[in-house]
Amino acid sequence: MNTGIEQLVASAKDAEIRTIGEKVLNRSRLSFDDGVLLFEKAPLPLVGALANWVREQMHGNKTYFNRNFHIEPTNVCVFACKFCSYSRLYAHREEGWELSTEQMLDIVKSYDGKPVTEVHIVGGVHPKMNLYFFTDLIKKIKAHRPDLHVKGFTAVELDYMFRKAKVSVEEGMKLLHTAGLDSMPGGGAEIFHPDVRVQICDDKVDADGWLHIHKTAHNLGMHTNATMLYGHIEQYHHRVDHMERLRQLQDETHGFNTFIPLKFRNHDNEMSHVTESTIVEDMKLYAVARLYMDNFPHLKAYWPMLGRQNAQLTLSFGVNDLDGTIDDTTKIYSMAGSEEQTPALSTAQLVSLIKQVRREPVERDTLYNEVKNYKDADVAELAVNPLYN
Ligand code: V47
Ligand code: SF4
Repeated sequence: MNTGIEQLVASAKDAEIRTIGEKVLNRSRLSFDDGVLLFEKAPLPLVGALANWVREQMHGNKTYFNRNFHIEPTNVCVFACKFCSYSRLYAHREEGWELSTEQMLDIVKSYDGKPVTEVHIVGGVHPKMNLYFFTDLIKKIKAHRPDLHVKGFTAVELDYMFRKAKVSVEEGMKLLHTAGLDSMPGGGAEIFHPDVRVQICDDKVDADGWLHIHKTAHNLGMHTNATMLYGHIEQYHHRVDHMERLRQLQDETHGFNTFIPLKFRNHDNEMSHVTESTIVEDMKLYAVARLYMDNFPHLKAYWPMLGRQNAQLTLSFGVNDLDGTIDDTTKIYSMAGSEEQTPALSTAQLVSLIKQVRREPVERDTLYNEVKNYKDADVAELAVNPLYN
């Protein structure tokens, strides 16, 4: 007797899509062409059901989040990515902000006594904020709160820091890791394919440089994430090329935790004329990513960018992680046109968001160790408990 998902695959009208569906059910790896075909031809209900099936095989109903906060050292940037609504060019640096070490430590101290597990540090690329500035900052954060996981710096920021300090990637990564940098976020990946990259972010680190920095971090025992900025001028084969390069590195190192597709938002940037992707295209992207990235343990939807309701929807299309409470000064997405003007959710709100769509909220640390399962938690009780607000 066939199960529902097998019947759904068997009933697919297109023979190629049926074959891909069977591969997924056998847990066989999808090829490059399979990835493109899914984008081109697969009906959303089928690709969504397959991705949900894979997600539930891997994680059941569990939906992870963490309790974190962001620090953005500066929005001044030497680069000029066309999609960026957030940075101020170095030439106009008086229009931007720059935080001092003391100001950043004050942000860390403002969380004293609060049960956050991670600080996420990411911002523009400012020539004065060099390798030694950040090494010193990380040491001071760790001296103040040794158990706080420091996840920081995109490969773009690191590439610039290392070149400016005239150190190799290996030397630079070792220095930061020894100072207390625990892991790296996935930003700066955008779209790796040079035909697209040259049009949207010509002047920053290229695909090989980005991958080399992550590989070096993995070789030092650090975990990292990977993003993909989608829904602008890229074509389906560029998306699959991007995922393929990440999948290959993951086969080698197993150092990536999470893949995070980032939906391009078109407000107030040099690509404002580009129409944003539809919700149907967004859900399909998440689903194909879950199917293609078979060696990535986690797929994350970043709720400040998608909006809360769409983030809930992704949980039926392969996603098993909603990032975190993010308590934040994060301006990247509100400036780029996301409807989330206040990117902070209390733990009670995040738990409620996940429970509303009948998934199991699990608080995790950065490395996906379970901190607390909220399956049986009473949201009304959490909402009045200061520890969860
Ligand atoms: O690399 C910039 C993106 C990224 C826009 O690793 C935009 O846990 C959409 O990488 N529309 C930085 N996206 C943020 C990032 C991130 C976020 C959350 C979690 C993690 C993680 C990483 O933001 C940039 C770029 O791809 N971005 N402008 C825009 N207009
Ligand atoms: Fe700078 Fe990052 Fe914005 Fe590019 S996306 S301009 S590297 S802050």
